[in-house]
Amino acid sequence: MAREVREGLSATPKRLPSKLFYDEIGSALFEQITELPEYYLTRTERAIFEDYAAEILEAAGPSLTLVELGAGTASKTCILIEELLQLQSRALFYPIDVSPSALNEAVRQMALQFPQLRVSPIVADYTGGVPALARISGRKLVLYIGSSIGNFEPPQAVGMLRRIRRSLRASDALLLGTDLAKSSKILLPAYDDAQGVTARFNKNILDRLNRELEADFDVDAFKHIALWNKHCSRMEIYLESTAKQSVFVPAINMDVHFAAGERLHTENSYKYTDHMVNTILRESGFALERTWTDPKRWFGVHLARV
Ligand code: AVJ
Repeated sequence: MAREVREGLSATPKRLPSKLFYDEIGSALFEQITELPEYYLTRTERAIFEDYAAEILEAAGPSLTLVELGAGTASKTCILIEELLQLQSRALFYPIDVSPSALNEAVRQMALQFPQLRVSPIVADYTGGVPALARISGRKLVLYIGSSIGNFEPPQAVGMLRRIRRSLRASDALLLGTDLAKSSKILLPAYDDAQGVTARFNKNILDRLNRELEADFDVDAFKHIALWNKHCSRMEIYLESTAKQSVFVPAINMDVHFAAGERLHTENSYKYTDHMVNTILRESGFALERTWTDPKRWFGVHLARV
């Protein structure tokens, strides 16, 4: 973390990796975001699963073992699991996440809710591929949902999917959830909500540097900014310094200077077009088989074959 922070704060323009959002406080703030009226993503994807779970599982093939990348607390996955257990009497579920605490919570919840489900958590950073997947027998459906792929630059997304694909067999499939390109009238409020929860989520990255690297960021001297970059089809999130100021980060012995109005980039959230979905899947060795969307076509759930 110290190395990545040093690198990002030394760069021009300044940046911090968006994965730093997700400490305990940030993860709780993200949970709050998913319930905001403006943040349509989570509820739209959930509605797609509610409407099409049976179709999705049928298309993926009989007797499935579910794997979920970045499972977190796996709350939307329950909809698919419930449907799966209508189709087969028992099932295996392998949630993969870097956070053991999030996984424990998922395992506990699922075991209570679904006695016929065997849950085997895997603590791993899936971005480097998951060799353990190759040892799982039977037909796998790998879930990568929640538009998590949106935080990657498309070439990085391709690299990640390619590493996952290497551990899969011909009968296996991938279920990818992507937020779709749409009007900035919908996108901007989703990333700059009226209650300011997204602003707090964004600023928590500075609070975190204060807590963990003993930095002295004056968090109130930064403003949350959300922009739509149509050319790159992505939302861009920044923290803008409202004044000329200096910050010291003792853990990396670094002085950081901000000009008034200077922006620190904290996140990209890519909004996929059909063309982009096709391209990243093809380039990573998958073939897009079918897409399910909501009636407004705001979110896409894509089934791809190895
Ligand atoms: C967790 C990456 C899907 O990009 O919408 C929410 C994170 N950032 N509000 C997204 C996020 C600001 C979110 N993802």
